[in-house]
Amino acid sequence: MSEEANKKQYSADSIQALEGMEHVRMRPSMYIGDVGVRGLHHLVYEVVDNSIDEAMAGYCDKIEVTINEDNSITTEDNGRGIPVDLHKKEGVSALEVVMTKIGAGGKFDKDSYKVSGGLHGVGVSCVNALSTRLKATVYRDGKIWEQEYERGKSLYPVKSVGESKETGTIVTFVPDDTIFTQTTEYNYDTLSNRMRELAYLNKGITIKLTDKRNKDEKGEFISETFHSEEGLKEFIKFLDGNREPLIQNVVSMEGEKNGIPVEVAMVYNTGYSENLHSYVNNINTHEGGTHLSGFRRGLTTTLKKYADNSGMLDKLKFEISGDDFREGLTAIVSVKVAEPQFEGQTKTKLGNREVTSAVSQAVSEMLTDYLEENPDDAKQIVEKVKLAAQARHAAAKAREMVQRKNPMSVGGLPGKLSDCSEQDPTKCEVFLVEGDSAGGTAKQGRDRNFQAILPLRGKILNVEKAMQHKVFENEEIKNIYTALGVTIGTEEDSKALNLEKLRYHKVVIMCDADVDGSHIETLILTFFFRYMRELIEGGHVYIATPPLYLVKKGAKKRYAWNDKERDAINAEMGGGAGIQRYKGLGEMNAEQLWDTTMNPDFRKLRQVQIDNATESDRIFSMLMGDEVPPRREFIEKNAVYANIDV
Ligand code: 0RA
Repeated sequence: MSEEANKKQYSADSIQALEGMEHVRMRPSMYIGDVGVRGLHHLVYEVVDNSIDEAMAGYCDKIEVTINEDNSITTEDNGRGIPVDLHKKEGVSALEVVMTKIGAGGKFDKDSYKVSGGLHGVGVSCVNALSTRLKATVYRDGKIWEQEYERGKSLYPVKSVGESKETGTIVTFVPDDTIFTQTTEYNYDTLSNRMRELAYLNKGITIKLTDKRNKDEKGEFISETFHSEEGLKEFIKFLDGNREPLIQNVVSMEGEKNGIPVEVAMVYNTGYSENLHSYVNNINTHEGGTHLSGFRRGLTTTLKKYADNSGMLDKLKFEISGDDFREGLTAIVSVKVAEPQFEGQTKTKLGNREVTSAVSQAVSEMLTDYLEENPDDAKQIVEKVKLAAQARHAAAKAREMVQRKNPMSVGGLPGKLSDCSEQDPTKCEVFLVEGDSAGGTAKQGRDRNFQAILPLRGKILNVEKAMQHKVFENEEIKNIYTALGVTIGTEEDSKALNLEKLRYHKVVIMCDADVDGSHIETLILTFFFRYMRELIEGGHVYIATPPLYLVKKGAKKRYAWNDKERDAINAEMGGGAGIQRYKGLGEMNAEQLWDTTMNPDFRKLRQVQIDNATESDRIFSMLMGDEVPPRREFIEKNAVYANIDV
């Protein structure tokens, strides 16, 4: 290339780089999923993933994440440090390239594949583009290097600011509030759950999380340190710790099959649900994929062979199905794939064909050995499978009843449902209301054009503890299925939820703001989480938030949703206002309920989102044990809510 052409190429490249960063700011959702609470937290994961990569490559074993007072984030690792030498092609420090060029991302050499990587694997430059300020400090080659950026643009060339024998990288960034308009406030529990998960998925690394916004009783900053020596084996004990074990051991393996690193851990409990969690390059693959198929295949063939040989199934009159082997099973499958292909609606389904046989073989070998060495456990498992098969027959019958009832047919709707007149489901809402009396008030208060009311009697069934056929036989639950128009079974999958005929695009849970109401809310959410997860994932499930107080002075009347608001309103009114605390929905009249909780112009609906499916699973299994949860606490811990615009 001539010098002229070279120059041209260089400036073309840098323009492209600039455009890349500009593009991230213009279309942030393309890179980090969304600009809500999730996207905000994604920034942290993106930087931490780079540190995890360093750790996986064997150069780093400590990562620290700090939420600073101002909601900026600092991450620190003891890896090699981002290279600072001149990047020949770009003519600037490699650090600047990593930080300001989209796609320059992690490693320059193709040999070491990126094993971790955020959902979109976009690199730290994206975080930089979406931060008002970012500072990178690198300990490397005996020196301390520094560079700062403003909305992705470097403020000065990389400079040396001191000497040190240490190596590592420190990144501090301030999320851009003109991008993250909803909130720039970090949720400690969300980050804590992810850091714990990463520590289990990458054993040997120590990850410390500190929240400088809050202090504990001793006056120290809130902080947790995560470290796992046994990886998935410990993760599964943590996950399944709230369930009663069927066998005492964790069956686990770790190794490489056909060049693919595979890790599996599984336990059986005495419950009835199947809890499979799968990860690819540390990303939770909610939608499963080839690795999960491999797991299922390995499990089914191996257990079936063992059961057949044992003669324990001789008297069984029907075929065992794949599902029967997974009742009461909790398992984690984690694979590392060099070039993962993600498919599916939320791009969390692994598509790489070669992974199926790798995982299937790994599971077969692991299980064959285990069953041979632990005949007592093997017997327990086969007995459980047998019972599951019998229960499945009963469940199939009950499920058929739910399937057959077509909600569109005349008289198909539950008698307790007060339907709306609007026919377009996208405009319709249904309120699931605790108790008949509150149901009556809601029925009077609603806008019958688009709001339907389904009163639920008392406590709905705890699906966490019930066998499937009991769930499908339950009156309240059957009512929910028919009212929503949701059926079970699609062409591809006989157990998948069919939302095509969903009659309301907003399903609103409306319960009292007290301990009982909170418990009922939990029961309903548990049902949705276990049996209608697609409904939550589709963004259809909401929680209504009735006010806690009515503040009254003279003719002035205002509502308050918490103590702070109550006090502020009282002060605004000049103090001495009368305060009524609402103990339940029943204390409000129809008009008040409409004004505060149902009217789309004023209500505060919270959308239910599954923030971390693995952690949600654990929490639901815990909550649905014997303890009544502290009022609504679990909600704050496990779901990310957005005040949505209606
Ligand atoms: C590019 C190349 C190398 C390491 C990194 C980036 C790196 C990035 C981050 C981000 C946070 N912590 C990090 N640690 C390292 C390879 C370095 C080498 O070959 O020496």
